[in-house]
Amino acid sequence: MKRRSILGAAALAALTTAFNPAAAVADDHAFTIALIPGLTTDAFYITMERGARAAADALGVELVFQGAPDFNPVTQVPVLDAVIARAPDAILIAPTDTVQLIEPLRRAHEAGIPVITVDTFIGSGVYQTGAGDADFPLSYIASDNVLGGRIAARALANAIGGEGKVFVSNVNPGISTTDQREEGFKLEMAENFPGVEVLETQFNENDANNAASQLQAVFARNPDLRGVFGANLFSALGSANGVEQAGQTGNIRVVAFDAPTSIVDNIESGLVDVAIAQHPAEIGYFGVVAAFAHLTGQSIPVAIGTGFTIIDAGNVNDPEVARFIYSD
Ligand code: T6T
Repeated sequence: MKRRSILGAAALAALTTAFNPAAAVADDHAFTIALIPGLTTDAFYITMERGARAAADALGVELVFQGAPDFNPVTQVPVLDAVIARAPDAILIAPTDTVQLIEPLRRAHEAGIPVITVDTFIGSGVYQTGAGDADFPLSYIASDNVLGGRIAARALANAIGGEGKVFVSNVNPGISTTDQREEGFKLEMAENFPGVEVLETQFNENDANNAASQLQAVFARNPDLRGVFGANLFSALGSANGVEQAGQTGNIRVVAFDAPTSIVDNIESGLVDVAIAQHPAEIGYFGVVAAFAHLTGQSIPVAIGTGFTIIDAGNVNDPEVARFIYSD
């Protein structure tokens, strides 16, 4: 394919000091941008790819979407190494661990491939400061996850009338997004909802079945459990299933982070009170735009924040809201 033959040359050119951005722009298929998601089979990242592809098509960029089947540094690093070997012009990646992806991503950086992190970050997530060992990515494009956790806390506290026991169903420690959501959730409860007791977090390893059994185990130990915050798509789906299986729909209230298609039924049936939809298509779109801007000689923001849409029974059928339900 014409595009392929040009790409090899462009990728090589990008690695040389003689690289001329203006010449690359003149060739409308000049760049390959790789997007490495947290995992491939997650509606959040599928939606991110849709946004990235829209930008890539608009800019005449080749987009490569390559990832692992689960959210795990052990499976993500070999994918990253394979992508580095293909020498794309830039890498967009959702790193699956704040620490374990630092050295693997440094290999890309040292090979001259610009790195932008999307959704999740490495190190502190504050890049281009000259401090620490993980400031080399050019930009971080994501939701404000501490704020998202605070929004979840407010929604859950309101759903239970400001009183009672709740817990966070989370993935694994060490993931920037879900760590920050839990942090924001606990801060908001501590600062503004003294009547709410936050029980110990349950870690489900991104497995909805684990989240469902953990919900039932927490309920068995705490028959007065009032609510759960599912801190990502699989945590929320599993927690909601656990509530349903325990026959507690409407008694144990559920606030969900993320908005897969099944969330619509869950909200309509009253199983889930609120879903906090991220804007993954926006993250993908602006990821590609930022990489393209950098590759064509523009400076880019060191961080780009994307928004949320808060979905509940009152707006779930509004087309303006429904467009933020993720693609399958
Ligand atoms: O919540 C998203 C993403 O933001 C997080 O980093 C990992 O989980 C999801 O992909 C949802 O499954």
